[in-house]
Amino acid sequence: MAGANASFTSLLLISSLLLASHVSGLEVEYSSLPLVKGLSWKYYDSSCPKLESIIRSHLKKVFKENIGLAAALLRLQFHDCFVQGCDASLLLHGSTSGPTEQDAPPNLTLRPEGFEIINDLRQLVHDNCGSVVSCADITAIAARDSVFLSGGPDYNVPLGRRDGLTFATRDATLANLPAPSSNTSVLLDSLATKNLDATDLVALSGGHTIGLGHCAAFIERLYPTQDPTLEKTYAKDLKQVCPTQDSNDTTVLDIRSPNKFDNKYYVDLMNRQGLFTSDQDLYTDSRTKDIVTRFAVDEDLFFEEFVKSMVKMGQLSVLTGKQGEIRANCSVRNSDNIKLASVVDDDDESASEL
Ligand code: HEM
Ligand SMILES: *[C@@H]1O[C@H](CO)[C@@H](O)[C@H](O)[C@H]1NC(C)=O
Ligand SMILES: *[C@@H]1O[C@H](CO)[C@@H](O)[C@H](O)[C@H]1NC(C)=O
Ligand SMILES: *[C@@H]1O[C@H](CO)[C@@H](O)[C@H](O)[C@H]1NC(C)=O
Ligand SMILES: CC(=O)N[C@H]1CO[C@H](CO)[C@@H](O)[C@@H]1O
Repeated sequence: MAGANASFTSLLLISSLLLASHVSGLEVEYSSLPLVKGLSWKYYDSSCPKLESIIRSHLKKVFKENIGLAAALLRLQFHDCFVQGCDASLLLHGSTSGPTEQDAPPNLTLRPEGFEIINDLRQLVHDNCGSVVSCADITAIAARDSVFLSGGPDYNVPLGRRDGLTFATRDATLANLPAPSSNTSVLLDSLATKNLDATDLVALSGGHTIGLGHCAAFIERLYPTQDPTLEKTYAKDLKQVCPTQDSNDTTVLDIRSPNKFDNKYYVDLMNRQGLFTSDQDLYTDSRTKDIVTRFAVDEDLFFEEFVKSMVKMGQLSVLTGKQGEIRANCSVRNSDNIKLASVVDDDDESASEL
């Protein structure tokens, strides 16, 4: 009897050890994730085998200096993909074609260093492999590495995106990026237009486990009347950061672990300490509340769903094959690139279709 009990106990011990090793490695069934035609998991394996190691080792150095830049790069991917698809149109700098996405209001708070890092990465990658890797793919890999190097899951990114030739208009940017004052209904409707569901919404919002927000994005929760869903002490702290209606300081999005990619954002929400209305309402609305709770108690589940949703988001309206181009400078289209015009006739000559 005692022996049976002991072996039962050790069985439990073994199975919990097995469970631990199972959950510490992310179990995402990549083969079951649908890929858009033209993208592949091995797109640059022969044309640029060092692509991912070049990006990761550079970002390791960058984040050692300033881990906040991981948040900047993660947000860049969201903004790129939500407006006109993941085509790096967001990166385009001043043109005669009209206002760029960078100048449209929701993007004014994107950190300029993020754009610089993408261009630095492009330079490093193109020096090693030639101009075969798109700025859109570099942005997607940089977002993944920002997640991983901040403590989040590592995951595979489908590759083969091409860079867009057209700027997204200011109206398109405003229409596609929901405001932080949005409630869950507005967010669900917005994401539904991109075939993203309630689980995607809650998982992707978990991106707010790192990074900063400006007072302007949540000030309406403090003045003139305080949002009653705000936990009292937290509201008091926020008022210290933003003492007046026109304050423009910043504060962290996740008070429990502001620089670590973990599931504490959901714990914040359950304690009514979400920064934006768009965050906090996920725990108020009955359609998303249970998902928040599940992610708050199970980080591995959050990581798994986050990866799935990022892979989905990363394939929104991508350009593939002969569409678009491989930009030689992420900030300018090749046709506007004076430096390039003098040395190349056709970017497709150097583009890899493998
Ligand atoms: C669901 C709708 C979303 C809304 C309304 C929203 C809104 C915002 C706002 C207002 C800011 C602060 C900007 C500032 O004041 O400086 C912000 C920051 C941020 N967002 Fe979102 N966001 C959303 C979804 C996402 C998604 C899907 C991701 C990525 C998966 C993401 C990642 C980030 C990150 C990392 C930051 C911090 C950026 C930094 O520190 O530079 N957000 N978001
Ligand atoms: C959500 O916001 C929209 C737009 O402001 C509003 O029309 C709607 O009534 C709100 N829904 C809920 C459930 O609060
Ligand atoms: C907003 O930021 C600018 C530039 O950093 C600063 O000069 C100004 O005083 C700030 N305004 C408020 C109300 O804090
Ligand atoms: C890329 O284009 C931008 C905008 O025209 C320019 O300022 C920058 O110097 C260019 N970078 C390189 C490496 O040519
Ligand atoms: C959605 C969003 O973040 N909008 C902000 C864009 O930038 C302007 C100016 O800084 C803010 O007023 C908006 O709230």
